[in-house]
Amino acid sequence: MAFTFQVNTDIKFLHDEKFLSKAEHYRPTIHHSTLKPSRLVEITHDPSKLNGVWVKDSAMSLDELPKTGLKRGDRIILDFGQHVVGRFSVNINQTGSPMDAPLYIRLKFAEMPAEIEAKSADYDGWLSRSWIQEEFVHIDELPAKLELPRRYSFRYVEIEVIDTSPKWQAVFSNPEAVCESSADWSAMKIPEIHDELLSRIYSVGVKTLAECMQDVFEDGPKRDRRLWLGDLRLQALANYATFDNVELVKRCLYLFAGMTTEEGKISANVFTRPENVPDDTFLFEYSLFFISVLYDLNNAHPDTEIVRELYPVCKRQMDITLKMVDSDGKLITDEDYPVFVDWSNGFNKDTAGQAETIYVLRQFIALAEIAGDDDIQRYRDAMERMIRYSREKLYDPSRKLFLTNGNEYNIASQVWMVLAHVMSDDENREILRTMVSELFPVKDIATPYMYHCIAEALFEGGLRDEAVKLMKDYWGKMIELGADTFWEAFDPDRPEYSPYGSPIVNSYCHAWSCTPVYLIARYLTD
Ligand code: RAM
Repeated sequence: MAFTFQVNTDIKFLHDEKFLSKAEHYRPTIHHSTLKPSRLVEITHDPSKLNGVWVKDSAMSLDELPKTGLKRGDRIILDFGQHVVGRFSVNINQTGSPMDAPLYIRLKFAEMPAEIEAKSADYDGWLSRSWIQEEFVHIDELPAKLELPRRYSFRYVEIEVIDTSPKWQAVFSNPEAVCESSADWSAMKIPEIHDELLSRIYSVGVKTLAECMQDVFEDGPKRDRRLWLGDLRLQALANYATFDNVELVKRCLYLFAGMTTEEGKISANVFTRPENVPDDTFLFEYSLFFISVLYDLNNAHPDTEIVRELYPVCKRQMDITLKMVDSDGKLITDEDYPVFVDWSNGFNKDTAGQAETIYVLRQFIALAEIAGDDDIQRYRDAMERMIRYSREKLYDPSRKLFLTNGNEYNIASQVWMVLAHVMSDDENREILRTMVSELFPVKDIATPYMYHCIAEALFEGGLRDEAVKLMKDYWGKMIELGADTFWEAFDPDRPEYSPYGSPIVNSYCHAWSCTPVYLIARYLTD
């Protein structure tokens, strides 16, 4: 685990009302649509699916549901046929003798069948068990319409009758979901994709993105249901290639800009309900990626005004970052401000962090040019020093690989150095070829976030076939295992792995995994 809970309650945050009112101005319309389940299913075991758990048609059909009395221990599983983010309701009545005891039921919402199978009582992970989408409800009087107040992220709803009484049974009818998303499908740009698997990967990616487009770009509608900067960078790129909701990106930028620390450090994530609150969690490159999001926005939709307006926020963050770089151009990493790169802690991240800084510095300088900053030379010199240090001290010409921590050659260092264009295009290609032959297959990386970076570096360096193979092997494998939307965490060698200790709190619809739509649009369509 590369991530521990940070508690920084002594940090003072600014609330810039000018920026926050702009964030409010760009608050999106949430579109609603009603969806009924398509069938009733039951759990079955299938080793080819995630955790060996899958579903099959239940003996009872949906039409029979309103005519069937359910008693203690009976359970049904509704299948909505697709991933849903929204509210659930169901009508409940009773049959038999008068209702001489309350109805007591349990409802569980699951994105994947594996979540239904995992017993909540067994959960012993480090994330709050309150993320488990399960409710225990008493109902004193029937008939009633049960309308659950929470928004859930699911395809399946399990309803178990914990108890009625021996004298009567519960009858369920008209279950439905009111789906919520700020994605406007009519604005969707669909590219022509001739490869069947890539086309499926694209569709699942778009669905993933749409489900995460809510009041902000959420990281995952099941969990954490909030705006993370690292996720936002990738979502925004995928969004320009699809729904192209520019206003939602602007809203998110203003939220981060409006709630930096007093010195100007940008939080890794913010909450927006019931009010705007920055989290006291900081990740080194997530702070920097504010600059990338602005840069990418201006690339997709040139907008000098917003660049000039938000440039001072970028500059404060860049100055904080450059204080961590020594006079030789070496980034001195800090455990209290960790370089994330991936959930895994099994590799050293110093060189990747150095490269990420160069990657963002390059974008920052482009923004400084637009903003007309007189200080620009200072940043050009800083980038120059960091590049020189990387080439002279971190690159090993005999191996044609970048080193980290003195003697470690890992994939993350190569990937980020290529993305930062520290070496020439020819050298980059050579580095990537060496990486593919000496460091592949990818091992112990469990996030689509990191896989995205690897695929993008391969495309950037001209290794198109290897990039496509990686995409098909990785995102294609999730589809094979049953994904309707792409997952937050997935290690193809250990599909059952969860960074949190149980699949029950994993998010199976996660923003940072939607990026094939961007990669396909950018590198594989004309
Ligand atoms: C998790 C979430 C989020 C990610 C952070 C670092 O809490 O999955 O999406 O950005 O980790």
